[in-house]
Amino acid sequence: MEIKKYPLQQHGDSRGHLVALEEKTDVPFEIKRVYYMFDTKSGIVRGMHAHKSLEQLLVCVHGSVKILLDDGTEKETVLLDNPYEGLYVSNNMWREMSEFSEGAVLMVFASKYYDEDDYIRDYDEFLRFVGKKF
Ligand code: T46
Repeated sequence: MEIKKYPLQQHGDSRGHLVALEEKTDVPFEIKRVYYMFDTKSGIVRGMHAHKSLEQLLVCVHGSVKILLDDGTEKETVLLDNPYEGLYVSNNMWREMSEFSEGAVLMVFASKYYDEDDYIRDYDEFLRFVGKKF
């Protein structure tokens, strides 16, 4: 499985750092929605679903979090632990976010508006959707 991590340009100076993200330049799609999760409790696993068409870029702007990606054939776990790196998550990809560090903030840039119909929340249904189970 190809893991696509995007280095995000830092504009650092003596005052500190700033990262700016523009659609179709730093983020590989038009941004329709931004959301972020914070205050995630210890031991919690979020996600556990796939999307039929949504593309996203995940940036851990504070702390760290592990992201498991599963395309139905292979699984990879990626550590996000800095605010100048984005993880691209395509559609048809099962994802699970775990091991949020204390104070972790995971920001997500999404290619579409929120649509519950785009979610596949059942793993067997996901395998059928990606043609790995009949
Ligand atoms: C994803 C991973 C990385 C909204 O009302 N609007 C939104 O845009 C979102 C994302 C969520 N919600 C509501 C729906 C639920 O009642 O917020 C609640 C929590 O959402 P969910 O349980 O889907 O959150 P996660 O962390 O399991 O998954 C989220 C995204 O939903 C999902 O698209 O890829 O983060």
